[in-house]
Amino acid sequence: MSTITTARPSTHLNEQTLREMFWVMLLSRRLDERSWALHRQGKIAFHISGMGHEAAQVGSAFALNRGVDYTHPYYRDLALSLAMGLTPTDFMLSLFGKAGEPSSGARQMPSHFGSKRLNIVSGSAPVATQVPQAAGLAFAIKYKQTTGLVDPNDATQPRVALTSLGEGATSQGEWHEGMNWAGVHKLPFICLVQNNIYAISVPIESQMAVANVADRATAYGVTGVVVDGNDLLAVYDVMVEAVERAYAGEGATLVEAKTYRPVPHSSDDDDRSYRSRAEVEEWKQKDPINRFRDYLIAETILSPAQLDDYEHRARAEVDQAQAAAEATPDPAPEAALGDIYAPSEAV
Ligand SMILES: Cc1ncc(C[n+]2csc(CCOP(=O)(O)OP(=O)(O)O)c2C)c(N)n1
Ligand SMILES: [Mg+2]
Repeated sequence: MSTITTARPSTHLNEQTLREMFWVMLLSRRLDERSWALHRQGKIAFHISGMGHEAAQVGSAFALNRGVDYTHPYYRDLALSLAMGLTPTDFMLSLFGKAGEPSSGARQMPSHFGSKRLNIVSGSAPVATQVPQAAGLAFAIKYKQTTGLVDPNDATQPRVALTSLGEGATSQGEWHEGMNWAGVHKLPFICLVQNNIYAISVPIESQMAVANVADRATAYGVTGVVVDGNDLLAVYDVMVEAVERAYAGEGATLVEAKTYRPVPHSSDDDDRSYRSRAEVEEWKQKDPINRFRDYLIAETILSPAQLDDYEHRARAEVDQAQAAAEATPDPAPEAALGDIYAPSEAV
């Protein structure tokens, strides 16, 4: 296990960046809440939420070279994808399945985030399939650098691939294969496990016989770190170390962010059948956004008036995104036969 050895990188973040991190978390939460409401109003067919995971995701994203490094997210990564540059309208287009949706041209379920422009690679629905794919991306990054195709220090080139998944998905064979590959080839690769202690209704004790997912890192020859996933700056600190390790050619990192999902698994789940309300309430007290908000206010980095302004702006952005998506036409039926990233003639 690695620990932070140098001064915490987050102590160097300026106030504007701290506020920006808060803003992305808040925007993600408000967008997510609206998505649940739209589902209950019968306006959209499905929603799967990132609520509760925002600190793990935004802390990770801000440690990357955003828009340049690769991310290969999973369905909870709304806040991560927004931090990488996806817009609320992009997300709303996916919820409504409208034309111009950037991940898949509205073919995929919502929350299968993807953007060629932002180097966000869209995943498949079977969990953990993104892990060997992201390890392959990391292999390509290293191959290009070591064969002189790109300069390893060129900040305009991707230098790390980050993927994320839940703790339950680490039971899949793909996860082990991807981790092993990353270890063998000492790849510029980060695997972020967002451990919310449930895989739908299956609790972690039924999923694994070790205390931490990151305990397995040694077996793959990668660095393993456990972090409080509800502590934004703690996540940022371990991620900066992981990114620097990757950039320096020192290999892969498995970061396990311990967190919780305070809402059902998806719009089709009823979590009352497998966990107590008392447990959910206890975790809500540790909400990552409230925690960071209280910190910013206590440190006078954010004033109550600024907070109000952020809330108004977040609501306005969500309103605008929803209106834009609702006003957008459905894709033409024949568009389902076309390709996603490039027209057929160009392939
Ligand atoms: C291979 C495969 N099996 C089952 C499913 C159905 N499924 C979707 S999400 C999920 C739970 C995954 O739990 P975890 O990895 O802990 O992530 P979380 O949803 O808790 O963030 C399951 C079983 C799937 N998508 N793919
Ligand atoms: Mg889980």
